Amino acid sequence: MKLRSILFALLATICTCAVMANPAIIPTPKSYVAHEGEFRLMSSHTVATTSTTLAPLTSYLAKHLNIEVGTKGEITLKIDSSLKSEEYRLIVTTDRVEISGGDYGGVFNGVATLMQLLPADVYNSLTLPATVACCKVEDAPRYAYRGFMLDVCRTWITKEAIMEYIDLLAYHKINKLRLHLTDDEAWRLEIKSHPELASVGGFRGGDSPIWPRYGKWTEKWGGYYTQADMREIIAYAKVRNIEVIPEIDLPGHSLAMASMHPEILCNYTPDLEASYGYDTRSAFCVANENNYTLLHDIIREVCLLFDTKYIHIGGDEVDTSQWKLCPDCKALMEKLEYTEPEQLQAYFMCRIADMLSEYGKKPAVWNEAIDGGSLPSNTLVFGWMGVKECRASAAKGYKTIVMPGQYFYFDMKQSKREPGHDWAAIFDWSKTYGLTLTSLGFTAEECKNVAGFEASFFSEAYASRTPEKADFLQYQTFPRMLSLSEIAWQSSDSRDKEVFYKKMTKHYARLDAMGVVYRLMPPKVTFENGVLSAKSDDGSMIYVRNAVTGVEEVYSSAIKTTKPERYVFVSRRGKAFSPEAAVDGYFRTLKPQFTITSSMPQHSSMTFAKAQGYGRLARTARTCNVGDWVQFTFAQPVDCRSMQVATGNFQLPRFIFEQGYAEISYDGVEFLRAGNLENGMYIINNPPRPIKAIRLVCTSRGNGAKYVSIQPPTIYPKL
Ligand code: TNX
Repeated sequence: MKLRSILFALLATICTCAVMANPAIIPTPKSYVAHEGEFRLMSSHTVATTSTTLAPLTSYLAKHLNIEVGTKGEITLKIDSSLKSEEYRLIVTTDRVEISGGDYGGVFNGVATLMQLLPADVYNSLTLPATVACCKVEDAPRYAYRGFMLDVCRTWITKEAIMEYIDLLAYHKINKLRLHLTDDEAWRLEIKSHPELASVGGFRGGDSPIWPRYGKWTEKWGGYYTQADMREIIAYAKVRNIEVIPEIDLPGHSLAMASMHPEILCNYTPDLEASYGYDTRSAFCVANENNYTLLHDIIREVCLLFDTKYIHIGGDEVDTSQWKLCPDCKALMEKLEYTEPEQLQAYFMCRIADMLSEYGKKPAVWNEAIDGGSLPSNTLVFGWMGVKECRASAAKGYKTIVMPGQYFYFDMKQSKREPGHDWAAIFDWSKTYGLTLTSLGFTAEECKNVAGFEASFFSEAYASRTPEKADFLQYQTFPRMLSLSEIAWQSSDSRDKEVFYKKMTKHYARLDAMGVVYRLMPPKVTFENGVLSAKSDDGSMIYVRNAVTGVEEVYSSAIKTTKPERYVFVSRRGKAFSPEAAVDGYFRTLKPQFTITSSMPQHSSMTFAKAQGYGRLARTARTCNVGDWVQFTFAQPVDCRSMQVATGNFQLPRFIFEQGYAEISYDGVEFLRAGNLENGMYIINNPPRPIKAIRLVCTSRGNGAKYVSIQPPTIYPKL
C-alpha cells in the first residue's frame, strides 16, 4: 500500500514537471527551460523600453496585459544586436519579465510567446493578478517567410475583417499576409490614376459591367480599399510583425478589368453565344502597347503604396488560346521568333518585372510564369500546383515559396461532406502538419532555395455563405493554420501527430478566448452489441440529434438501439464545432435509375449520360436563360427521407441557375410548384409520397458562365 502511494506521488511529480516543461506553445520554441517559481503580473506593473523602434510594441503588449506603458518596467522589451533577425530570448523570473530580440520582429515573437504563457483570457480581457511560470525561452524561426494568402476578390472582405484576421495570424507568428487584390470577379484596390478600376470594378452584379459569377447574384455587391484604407491595414500589420504583400494578378484572371476596359483584350471578335453575350476572355493582349502604359500607371502606384520588397504579379492559369487567335499576338510571336504562346507570357512578365525594378521592387509570381522562359533571377516563385512544380522552381534556382494545393489550400474541404473545394485534395490539419520537404523528395540543393511556406484561402465558396460573418473563413483555416505555423517555424523535421494534436487541444482554450470559429475533429462513434456511443478528446461537449424527430440534446451516455443510423453526433466548444458523425447507415445514399432531360442542349463530352451513371457531373452546351429547365425523371417513383437535385458544382456556386424554383411530380404527369432554388439547388425533406420526377426551372439570365453543370441527385433512404 505504502509503496503504491509513493509510486503515485512520484508519477504525479513527473507529470507536473512534464506539463511545466512543456506549456502548449504553438509554434514550438527551440528551447524552453522551466525554472522554480512564478512571476505575478499586477495591475500596477508597466511595460517599458528604451528603444523608440519598440514603442508601438509596448502599447500592443500593455493593452493585452491590461496594464500601462511606463518607465519602471517590470516587463521590459529591448533589441539585442547579438541576436539574429526574428530571434528572441524571453526570461521570466519571480520579479521581472525581459524580452530581447534581434530586431522588432524578434521582440514581437517574444511577446507572442509571453502571451501564450499567460492565462488564455490574455486574448480577450486578462484578469489580474495573473501568473507566469518562471522560465527561459530561446527561439528563432526556421523560415523567414511564413505566409497566408487571402482572396478578397471572389468574396469582399472588409478592412475591419482583415485587421481582425491579422491579429489571429500574429498570435501564431505568421509574418506575411498576401492580399489577392485583383481577379476575374473584382478589382479591389484604388488606383488614383484610373479611379474606375476600383469604384466600378469593386462591385459585380446589378448594373456593373462585371457579371456576378459567384454568390450574391440578386444585388450589386462588393467594395474596395482606398489607398488610405490600405495604408491603415499595412500599418496595423506592421505593429504585429506582418508584412502585407499585394498581388495584382496578370496577364490572366483579368476579366474584371476587361469587363470595364475591353480594349485590353486581343484583337478579334469572339463567339459569345454560349455565355449569353458576356465576353469571358480574361487575358491582357500581349501585343498591345497601350496595355503596358496602363499597367505602368498601376504598377507605379502599387509600388509607392506598399513598402514590401516583393510585388506579386500573378501569372497563373492564363488562357493562351486567346493569344493564338489574335493576329497581333501572332505577329509578335513571329517577330520574336517564339514557337509557344507560353513564351509570350514570359515576355509579358519580364516587361512588368522591369517596371517593378524602376521602383526598386522584385517580382513574385505563380509557378506557371516560369514555364515559358527565364524571369529575372531575383523572382520569388509561389509553387501552388504541386510538389513537382515547387521542386522544379527551386531546382532552376528561384527562391521558392512552397504551397502546393493538396497541403496548403485551406479553401479545400476538411472531410468529404464538409463545404469547400476538393480539386487539390480533401485534408485536415494533420496532412499539413505531416509535411516535410525531405519526405516530398526535395534534394538538399532544392531545400536551400525554399524561402518558406504559405497557406491560402480562395474565396469562391465563401461568397454564398454569409460573408458578413467570419465563420467560414475561420472554420476553413483553423486549426489548419496551427499546422502551418508549426512547420514554418520549427527547426526539426520530426513530426509526432499525436503529440501535436494534444498540444492543439490545449491551445483551443486560447482560440476560444480569441473568439475563433474553428473546426473540431468529429466525435468518434461506435456501435457494438446494440449500444451506440460517441467520444471526443478535445474538451468539447457532444450533442446528439435524432434524425427522425429532429430533436437535439446533450449526449451524456451510450444509447441502446437497434437503429443506430437514426442518431447524428456533433462536438462543440466555444464557437467551434465539428462536422457530423454517425454510423455509415446514416450517410448511405440511394442510386435509383433516372434520366436527365433539358431545354438546353448537352455538352459534347460531359454528356447527361455521365451524370445518369452517378459518375461525374454533366454540362450543358450553353448558359441558361429565363424559362430554361432541367428535369430528373426516375424509372420508378423513389421513396426517401430527403432528395437534393442541383445545378452547379457542389460547394461551388457557379455554373448554376442563379434563381429559379423546383416542381415536383409524383406521377410523372402533373408537376406541382415547390420551393425556390438556393445556390442552384433544391432539397426536399420528408416528401409525402414517392417522387417520380423533379424539374428545376430557371428565372434568371446566365451569370457570365458558358454552361450549366448538372449533378446526379443525392437521395437519402428512410431511416
Ligand atoms: C486555383 S491558385 C486558382 C484560383 C482558384 C483556386 C481555388 C491559383 C494560382 N489559381 O484562381 O481560386 O484554384 O482553389
